Amino acid sequence: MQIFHNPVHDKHAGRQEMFRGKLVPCHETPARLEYVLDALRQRRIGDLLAPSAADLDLIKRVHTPRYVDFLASAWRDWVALDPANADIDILPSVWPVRGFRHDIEPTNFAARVGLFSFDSGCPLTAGTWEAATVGAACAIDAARAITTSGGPRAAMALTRPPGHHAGADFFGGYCFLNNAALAAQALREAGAARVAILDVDYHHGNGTQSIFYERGDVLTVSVHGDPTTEYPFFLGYADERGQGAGEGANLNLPLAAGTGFAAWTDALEQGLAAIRAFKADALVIALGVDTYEGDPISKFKLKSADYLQVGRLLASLGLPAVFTMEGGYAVADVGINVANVLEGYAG
Ligand code: OKP
Ligand code: ZN
Repeated sequence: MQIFHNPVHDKHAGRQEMFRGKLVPCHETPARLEYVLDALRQRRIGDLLAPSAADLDLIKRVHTPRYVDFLASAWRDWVALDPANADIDILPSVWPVRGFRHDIEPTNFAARVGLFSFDSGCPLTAGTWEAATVGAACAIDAARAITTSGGPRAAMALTRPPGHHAGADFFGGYCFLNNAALAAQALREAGAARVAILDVDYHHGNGTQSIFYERGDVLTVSVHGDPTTEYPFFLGYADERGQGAGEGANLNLPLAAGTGFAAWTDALEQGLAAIRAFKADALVIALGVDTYEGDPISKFKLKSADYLQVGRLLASLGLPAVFTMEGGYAVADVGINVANVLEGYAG
């Protein structure tokens, strides 16, 4: 397996996120990725590679150009408001909900941040754009690697910030650019006619779902905590099946908080069956390990050893695959759990 890792991931380091009216330390920290790198090096899993330059044109075929331009200039615009902002992260505070206009872009900075985001738990920092674009490059390179003749059968984008909550024109849930969607788009453009994205993060991949909701060429499947009680709350229900050309090409498998490995595996098997029925040519796995029993913000009960079996189940599809790195916040165990998935996958 080729593993494209983001050497500048730590330039994205949010200080605080809003939680119950207070600013608290961010769960999504640089240390998470360092634990994964350490585990992979120690266990000699995969070949670690640095990515090439990001393909901005491809990024703008998944995300809207005005959102990409906003992300690229947000920090400059923020510091231009007040030089003292250089020591403060950007957090959104106002959003255009039902009844507001979405066809205009106010010049006010706070209004623009709100237009392009959906929660206040996702700080945008000085290095967010750089870290996110190099991460996107990892995802695109991983997709191109597995579609190159003589290339590996599987590759990983080992990066943060994660991506699956980011939509075509919004950030949120610690995510800015949707690495799984970028990998899927790169696979399509490299000749895979039908691509499946399987999201096993604890949280519903709302951004990925929304990007492909009206497309029939990319199947999106997500196994996640029931949004009735779990983030992101407003998407991820079983009755969301896709629309227009995408009708039938979205599958949500929500599970109650407290779900253990046996019931989780049953849901995963349903997802795998849907991918087989779709006749996908290539697979993207949005790999979050916040399904772990020790995760501080999630409520499934998977154990570290279970991730070996997760890897075996994913491999049973027999498809060329790209893994992207999503959540997992039991920081010291994220490395073991990700390495177990990859080891199980390699067989
Ligand atoms: C990102 B990914 C907890 C707040 C949770 C958002 C969670 C985003 C998860 N105090 N805020 O899917 O792992
Ligand atoms: Zn998650």
